[in-house]
Amino acid sequence: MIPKDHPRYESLVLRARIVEASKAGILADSAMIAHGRGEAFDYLIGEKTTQNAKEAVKAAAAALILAEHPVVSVNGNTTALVSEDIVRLSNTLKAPIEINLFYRTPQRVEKIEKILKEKGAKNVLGVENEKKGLIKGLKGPRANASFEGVYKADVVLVPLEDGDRAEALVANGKTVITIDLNPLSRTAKTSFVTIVDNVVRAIPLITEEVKKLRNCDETELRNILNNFDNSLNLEKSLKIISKTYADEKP
Ligand code: PTJ
Repeated sequence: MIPKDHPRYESLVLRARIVEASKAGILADSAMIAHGRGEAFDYLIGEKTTQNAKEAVKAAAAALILAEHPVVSVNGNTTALVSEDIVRLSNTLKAPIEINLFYRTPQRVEKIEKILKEKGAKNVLGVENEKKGLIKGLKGPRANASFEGVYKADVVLVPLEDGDRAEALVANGKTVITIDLNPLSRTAKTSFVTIVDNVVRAIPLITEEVKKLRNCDETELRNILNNFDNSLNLEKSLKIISKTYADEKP
């Protein structure tokens, strides 16, 4: 039991979720390393949603509302940390969730599908024995995408995606939205919209923003997207990180 008054309570709660999910066989072997890297960047941005992340959330929501076939992709880490909020977002958008694992095993897919369905997911794709389409530019099982999901999608939300796949999705004509605490990652630089924030804070914010914006007219939504500059937004995150260093007292 983590005491609520512990100065690092939130961070410890997330660690506990990761440890539990690892024991349950949901995570990849290297998931804790990925989480640790995320933690380090989160520390540097101040463990809160920055103003520029809020701008990215708004652009992400606009793109998802404008999409004809939006898809929300999940992996082991996002399932462990924010499965309920992922399901809420998918239901709000009426968009399928696709299980998309870097280290794919049928056992992990089955466990993740079960969790998502228990949390109320209506349409879970990326499971075994399903019609798949090939994402050009990738080799092996990573090239497979659900025919009704990412393969057909125009806009894909892919939190914690790896650089090769993000690049391939963009090359295959998808509008890629990612959530990545590392503003220097290839995924962050390749995506159309990168939300530099923790998935646990970003996913509920996207849902809120979708609810706020969904009655806006198309021109307004397109203006939000046209006014968003991902490179500039990433630079703002880097500035926040260097300011955190500069302000630090020895
Ligand atoms: O479940 P699988 O098999 O698909 O595997 C998932 C992981 C995450 C293990 C796999 O995709 C991987 O190895 O990812 P990377 O290349 O380590 O990249 C993970 C990125 O996510 C890093 O840039 C981290 O900074 C970032 N990250 C980690 N935790 C969070 C995060 N970003 C947002 N929120 C987090 N909680």
